Amino acid sequence: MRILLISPNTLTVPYPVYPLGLDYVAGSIGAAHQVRIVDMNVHSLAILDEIVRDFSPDIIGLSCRNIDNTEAGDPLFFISEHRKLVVWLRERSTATLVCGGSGFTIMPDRVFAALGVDYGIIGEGERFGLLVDAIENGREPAQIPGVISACSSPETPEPWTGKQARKFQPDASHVDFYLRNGGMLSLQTKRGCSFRCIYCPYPHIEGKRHRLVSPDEVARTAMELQEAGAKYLFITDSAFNSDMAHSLAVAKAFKAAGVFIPWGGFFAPLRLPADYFSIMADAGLKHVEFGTESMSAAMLATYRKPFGVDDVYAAHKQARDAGLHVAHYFLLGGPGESAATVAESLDNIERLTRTALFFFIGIRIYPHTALYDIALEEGRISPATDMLEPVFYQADAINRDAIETLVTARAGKRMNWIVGSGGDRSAATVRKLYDRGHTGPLWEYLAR
Ligand code: B12
Ligand code: SF4
Repeated sequence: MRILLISPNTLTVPYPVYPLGLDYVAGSIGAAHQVRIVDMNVHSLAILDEIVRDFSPDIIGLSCRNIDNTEAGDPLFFISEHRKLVVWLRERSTATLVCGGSGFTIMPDRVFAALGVDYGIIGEGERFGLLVDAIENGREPAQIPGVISACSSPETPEPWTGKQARKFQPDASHVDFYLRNGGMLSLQTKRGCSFRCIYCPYPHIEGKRHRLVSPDEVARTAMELQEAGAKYLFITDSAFNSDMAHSLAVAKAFKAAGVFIPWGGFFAPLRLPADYFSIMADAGLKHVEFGTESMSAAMLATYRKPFGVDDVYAAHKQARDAGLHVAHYFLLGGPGESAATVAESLDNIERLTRTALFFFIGIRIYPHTALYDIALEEGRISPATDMLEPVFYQADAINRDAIETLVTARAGKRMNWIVGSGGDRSAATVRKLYDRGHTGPLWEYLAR
């Protein structure tokens, strides 16, 4: 069969991201089938039109990574654009349309209905290979765990325990695009997060337990990306150090394999072994993105973060002492937030030096999270509330605008205090720097 996989994600904030999920979907498809990947960051609609005509796919897989941009102050909603693409594809092709991805998995019923595709795969895209086989052999795909159709709406299936094979195609035109624009390719070392922060949908998307990829295999893939010309690797794990021993083993495997390009990823500012970041730096780590969320002790406890304010200082210092670029992400406006907790956070944040600080104000409520249950209990939403277009939690004591006023007043003219992801202006700066040959996430230019 002929299978076309499309990444419709053209968001350039904070920078265009490599459609990693499709490498795994492609890897699940048997060798007897022909597979092509189209990335709308690279291919225009006119090119897609030609491909649909010439390749004449039997099945089209559409990735839904982002539903929206989760920024209450500068909201973008992507499902309407994806819907237009589905209608456009239907006018040109009789292929079976299948959707999946992290955004899809968060709200499969709603995204399925909004897009009007034939099937959706909840959770990991490795089940796409089973769906292709079912269609080829005249079996009903909806019998596969997690496959949703007009007649079936299953629960999220158990995490995939079968083969996980990334099919990386170094010569593909979309790979070349990311190599020319920032040189960043992405890499996954495990799936799942074992923590339970109240607002976070990651354990629902990836699983509640860690499933580790062997460090040697991770290093082999890293070498493959490096040999293909990558100048930087982004580790896409929910939190790279949530399994400390595994992250150290991956760093060791990088060194042993000869990975010499810099890399970065998300880290939790947990209590760390004293030499943790020096070992990481020695293995090529350059950027640490801390999911810190708050610097108010009470808010960290409410969010059920697995660390306290002192741990943040210690992790920050250790990373800075190891010569790493450090950013902290904050999520203000959760249950119990008040002018006092915001002030406590801001006061404590002042003590985080030489860093970029990203403030996301207003927390999107996702189904399958404790925050969803809290919002239900507090009567802020009902089971009938449509969560597809973002609904943000509203604290009793302070509203979003008031928090933003406090943050922007405190930030003053400081460039390293950024509300949201930086928007189009910072994306335009990143694009210019990429054009001049700079690589990586580049927020270090903001760090003060
Ligand atoms: C790493 C990451 C980032 C990094 C990416 C860095 C990089 N160089 O790649 C950074 C920090 C830049 C980032 C930015 C943003 N992110 Co982000 N990010 C993630 C994260 C943690 C992992 C994504 C990933 O690569 N996973 C690894 C790959 C292998 O998994 P995957 O893509 O999900 O694919 C698997 C399945 O989903 C499925 N699948 C994928 N495609 C398809 C297609 C088909 C047909 C099928 C059947 C299956 C399928 O199969 C794959 C293998 O199992 C997710 C949360 C999470 N844990 O999933 C959020 C997440 C995707 N991000 C999200 C958002 C909102 C954003 C931003 C908009 C935030 C912002 N305002 O800046 C930007 C958008 C960037 C952009 N240009 O698109 C949301 C999207 C949900 C939503 N509300 O819409 C998520 C889910 C986090 C959340 N809030 O829940 N992000
Ligand atoms: S916020 Fe980070 S540490 Fe907490 S559950 Fe989500 S991914 Fe895990």
